[in-house]
Amino acid sequence: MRFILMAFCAVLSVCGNAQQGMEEMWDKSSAAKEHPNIQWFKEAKFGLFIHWGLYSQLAGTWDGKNYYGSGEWIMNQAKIPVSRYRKVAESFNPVNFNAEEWAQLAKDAGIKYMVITAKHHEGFSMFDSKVTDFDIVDATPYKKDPMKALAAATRKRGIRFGFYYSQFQDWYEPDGGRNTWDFDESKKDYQKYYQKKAIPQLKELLTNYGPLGIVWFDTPGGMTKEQTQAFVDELRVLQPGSLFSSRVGQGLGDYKDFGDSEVPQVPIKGAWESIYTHNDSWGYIAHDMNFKSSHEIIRLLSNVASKGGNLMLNVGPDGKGNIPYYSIKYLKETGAWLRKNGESIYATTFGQIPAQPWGVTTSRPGKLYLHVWERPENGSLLVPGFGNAITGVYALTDKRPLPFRRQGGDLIVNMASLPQEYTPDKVLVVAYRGAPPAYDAAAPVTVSPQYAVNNVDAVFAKTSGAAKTQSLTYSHYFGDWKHTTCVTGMQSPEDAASFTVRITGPGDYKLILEYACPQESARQEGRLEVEGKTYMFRTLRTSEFDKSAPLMFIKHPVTIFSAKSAGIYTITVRPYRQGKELFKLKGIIAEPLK
Ligand code: H79
Repeated sequence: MRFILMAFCAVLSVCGNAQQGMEEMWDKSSAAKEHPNIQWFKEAKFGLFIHWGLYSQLAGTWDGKNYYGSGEWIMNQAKIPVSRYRKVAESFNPVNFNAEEWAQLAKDAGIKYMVITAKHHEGFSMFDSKVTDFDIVDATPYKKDPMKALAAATRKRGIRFGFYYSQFQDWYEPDGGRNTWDFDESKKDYQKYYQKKAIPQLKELLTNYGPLGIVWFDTPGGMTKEQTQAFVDELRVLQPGSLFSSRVGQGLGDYKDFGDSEVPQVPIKGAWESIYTHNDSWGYIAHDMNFKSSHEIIRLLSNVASKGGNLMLNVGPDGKGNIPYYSIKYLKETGAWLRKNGESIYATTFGQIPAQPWGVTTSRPGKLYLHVWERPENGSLLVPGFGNAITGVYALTDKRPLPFRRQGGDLIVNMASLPQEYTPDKVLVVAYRGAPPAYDAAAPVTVSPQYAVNNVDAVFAKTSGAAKTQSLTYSHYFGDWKHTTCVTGMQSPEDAASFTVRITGPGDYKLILEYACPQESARQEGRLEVEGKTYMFRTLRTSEFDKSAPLMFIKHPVTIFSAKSAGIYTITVRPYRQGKELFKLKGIIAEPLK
């Protein structure tokens, strides 16, 4: 399989190393040949991830204390001994679990594949396993195997079914990874764990549940590349048709998974997936109500598709087998949008036009889909650098044709005739002849007076000296990862970040720097340069960079820039003197002043 970054090598190295080195770099050489079954995955675009285990029964609370963030980590967070954790199974009785309802929800949401936790790091098997008694059939009053019914109900609806399996971390087993509170790390024999539990259980999963779409591994450890290859080869025999996720480790796997809650900011070729959870936790937490609205899900989905990947969105059912109310509600609303707009998502590839202040693009042969998140104030939508012969432009939902004109290499669509309706993503279709245009990674960032806010993000910076573009990873609670690309390393005047912008109309623009700045970096002077003019500023303190705390960004207005005419401008940011890192620059915001 090919996995080619189209631009910005700096981003690849950072994305590939996301999450504290949990993920290895994607190894192109080992993935030269694509899996023959990869096509369905590339076209699927929308998957449902389900985290369900004993942690769902605990619901984020242990011994009267509430935990926040990744609820499936509660055994680890609270350092619950195996002797007590195993008793949770005695009260786990998901009588409300209904495979048909879960699968139908996925269908209604427009989901094309489902991956559910067969065994997470806690070590509990949510399927009937002969390898252990610590499984849902042997250890709980429920006594049934929910995975049998779910696999059947899902497949019946044309949705691919797959298992998540934690192949290294297993906090229940003396030889499993990462339980340091019950077991002595130095005495662990990981090979024994693989041979006695992980491989036999994976064989059960690959044998007893029909054809699987995906086996989703996570957090590899304890195996060399050769051992990982042997592990994959041994399992492949059972289901040559199933795809293995890249989190099997060592650069292997049939498609690439980015870090948890991470979307690349530029298009990526090849098969890949971004995973997000619906609230702040993967496993159910009763007190976590921070659900993404359908509006947020739809924009996330179109954004991931615009970069060429799939979104697998997670829900966490509770210990009784109920999917949270807001997950059902917002997934169904997402499905309603997809029923009308699915053509612009499913089986598309990344859009050839980079992100604009109005939104993003996706494409199919002969069609470019404009995902209009923000309408231009004057109704005139600029699609820069689109020179193909156009056969028509229309709104996707009602096929209403829209007037358009060419201006140099640009396409300008007049969407003023479209009614003002509430929608998170109004899709317009540009039908054209000829080969698709090439994605121009060096295209200037559009700044237009038609939008309240124009973001010029760090990913588009040209850096010099010691300045570099870097993806910073941090969590708010625990394991709820955030990723923000910043320009870092600016310590002296030679270390600059330059942005090429295309200002589409004359006028005054407020230029706002968005950055994070720890105490040691605060109160240093910097320069913002545009059109031969220099504007001075002094940095404001926000927060330290700590991977287990929010990274706080300030929007610091620095100057007003008066653009005499439309055109290409360069904005450069640099330290005034040698000193500490100036700040971590998230980007520049250009705000048109009316
Ligand atoms: O299943 C979900 C997570 O539980 C799982 N991946 C998604 C899909 C995952 N497992 N591990 N990680 C994600 C990385 C977590 C690392 C950390 Fe930590 C947990 C950082 C802080 C808490 C490791 C353990 C480092 C410190 C403690």
